[in-house]
Amino acid sequence: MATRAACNHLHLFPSLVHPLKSTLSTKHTLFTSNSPLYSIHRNFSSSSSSSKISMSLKAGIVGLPNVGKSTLFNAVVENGKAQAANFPFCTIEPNVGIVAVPDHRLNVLSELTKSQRTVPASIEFVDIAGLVKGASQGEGLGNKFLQHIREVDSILQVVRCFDDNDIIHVNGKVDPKSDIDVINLELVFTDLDQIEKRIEKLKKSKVKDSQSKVKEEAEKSALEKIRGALLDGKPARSVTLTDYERDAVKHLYLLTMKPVTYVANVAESDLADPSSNHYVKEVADAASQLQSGIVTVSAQVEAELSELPIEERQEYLKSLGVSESGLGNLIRATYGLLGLRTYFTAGEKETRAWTILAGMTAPQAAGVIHSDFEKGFIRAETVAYDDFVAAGSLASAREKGILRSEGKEYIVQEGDVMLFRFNV
Ligand SMILES: Nc1nc2c(ncn2[C@@H]2O[C@H](COP(=O)(O)OP(=O)(O)O)[C@@H](O)[C@H]2O)c(=O)[nH]1
Ligand SMILES: [Mg+2]
Repeated sequence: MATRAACNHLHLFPSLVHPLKSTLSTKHTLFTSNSPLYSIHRNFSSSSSSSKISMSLKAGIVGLPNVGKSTLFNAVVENGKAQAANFPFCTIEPNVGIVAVPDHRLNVLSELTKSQRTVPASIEFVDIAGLVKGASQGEGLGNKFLQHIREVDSILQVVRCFDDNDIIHVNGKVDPKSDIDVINLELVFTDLDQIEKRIEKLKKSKVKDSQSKVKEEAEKSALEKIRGALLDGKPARSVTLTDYERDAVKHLYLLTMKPVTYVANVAESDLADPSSNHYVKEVADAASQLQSGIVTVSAQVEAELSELPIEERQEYLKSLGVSESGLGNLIRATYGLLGLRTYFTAGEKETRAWTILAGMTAPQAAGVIHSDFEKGFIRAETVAYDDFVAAGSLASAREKGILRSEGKEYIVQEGDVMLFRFNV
């Protein structure tokens, strides 16, 4: 049995280092929620035995018409293209784009290692148009819209916090609280509808074996709890469930179970001090009541930034009294919202950020690169990011004795630089 380092293995099978490419080549199956591939790739449950996760999670941008969704989407995609020339960015469909998760640590590691290539972690953004009041009853694009939301891993709701008389607000005035309520209620109605149907179906169920019965009981009790919350206008994610109950309702892909970040879209004059904008305060209050996060951006400014040459961007930001673009925050918040963590591999060929779930063990983390790494896992050599930087290289970290050898039980920590040893 040969023991080899993961990097060598990658060298032997170059196609393995392009999971993004393989994601793209399977896009047709990936984008339909009822295909078997979809459920494999979209398995983000930490309690699940499978450690396979999609390389780029999917975040859906929703909101009422004219709040700045498309402006923000375009800025995110354009900016992504400019930030990392080596990354195979793409707009898969006019409203779907893949962008890198900005991470300064990656560039530091890549320079220290003199890597030929640097590959960041990525997120897929989807601009989901068509939500209006009554969507759950089929208004606007109605059901089609809601189906698109069902397929995403997290929701970004853009809320208009800028005044502009030239841009019509569907309800006649800028009113963040009302905008949030409208969308929240449409999602709540949709989930309620689905839950009522499911409860009726379970009542008629005739399963005999005790294991299935236990599972159905867990589902029923979860559905009753969630139904109660929805009737109060609260999202499913606000309900306390046992792990077993949570697992039992996972197959329903409830819309209000998905994590939400509110994106307060402010005027450029408010960017330097967003908390002074009373609309932002309304969004922040609603967000905390709905167990959600908030990020402030100016979609307009981001759109303008993405059209400027990179060297002029900093100057423009400075003129607005801010130090960095809001997109980095937005992307990082979206990433963090799902309990995702990053570890790195660093070698001459490539330095790369890998996405894992919080709590994953070393073999599971290795499995994100390739399932053979998980099956044949022997041990991992690992060093924390800061220690790696202080040492300057993996070899020097080894000499200094700070490169640790970790076994199967090791829980991978945020920022670990890892080298896997495995059998094939
Ligand atoms: N003043 C101002 N206008 C914006 C801002 N964001 C978007 N807009 C404008 O609002 C209009 C609607 O934006 P769009 O992104 O198409 O909205 P969507 O319907 O939510 O996709 C466009 O004319 C944008 O230029 C902003 O931050 N400030
Ligand atoms: Mg739009």
